[in-house]
Amino acid sequence: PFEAAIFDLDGVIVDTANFHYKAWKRLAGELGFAFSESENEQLKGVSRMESLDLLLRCGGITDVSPERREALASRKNEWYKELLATLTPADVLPGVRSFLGLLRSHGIKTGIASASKNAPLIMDKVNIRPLFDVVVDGNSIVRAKPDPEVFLQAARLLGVAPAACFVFEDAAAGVEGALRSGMRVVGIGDGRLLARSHLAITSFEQLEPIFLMSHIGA
Ligand code: B16
Ligand code: MG
Repeated sequence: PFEAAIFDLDGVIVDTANFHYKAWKRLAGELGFAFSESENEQLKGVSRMESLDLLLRCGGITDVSPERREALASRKNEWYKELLATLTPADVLPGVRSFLGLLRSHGIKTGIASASKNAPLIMDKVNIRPLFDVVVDGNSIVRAKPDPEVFLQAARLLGVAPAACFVFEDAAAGVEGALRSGMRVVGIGDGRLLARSHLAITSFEQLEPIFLMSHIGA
């Protein structure tokens, strides 16, 4: 049976995936190359430094010193944080609060599994922390998605076996990591990008009737 729901943060709870794209695009612009939304797709769910390496590869930039890499990544993060400063509780994506409330009212445990080091800041800005039993983010993991570490750590903290967890993810790397951890995966967003998920939806509003039908036979 299904005992816990584990959520990615960026692009699932709040649309910060778009902020990441804006900040990376700005960095690419400064470095003198264009960066498209489809190129950005491979950065989703991936750690900050790996994202930078992918971006530099798109621009054909090689031989960057470790100091320069750090400087570029923190530059991007400063722009990203300027965008985060505009977040309010109204920016939680449609249906999310209501779906979390429904899960909790049925005794399902809830967790966050995010690659982001900014996760605590984001969760405070949109005031969503009280709806989660555990939070695992980029500050507490060693290996980034598609490694299963972040999902397995969330399940362990929740005290639930991976096979009894559902994961909600918007990125291919995250879907892959969740599958490797032995969990079931619901993809949020473009179904083609999430071809490996067990079910693909565009919004949590679609999920409430499905949950009620399967969980309580209503
Ligand atoms: P930060 P998620 C991920 O968060 C983002 O999808 C990814 O684009 C980002 O590079 C990564 O967090 C690291 O974020 O720079 O804030 O530490 O989708 O796993 O919640
Ligand atoms: Mg995401």
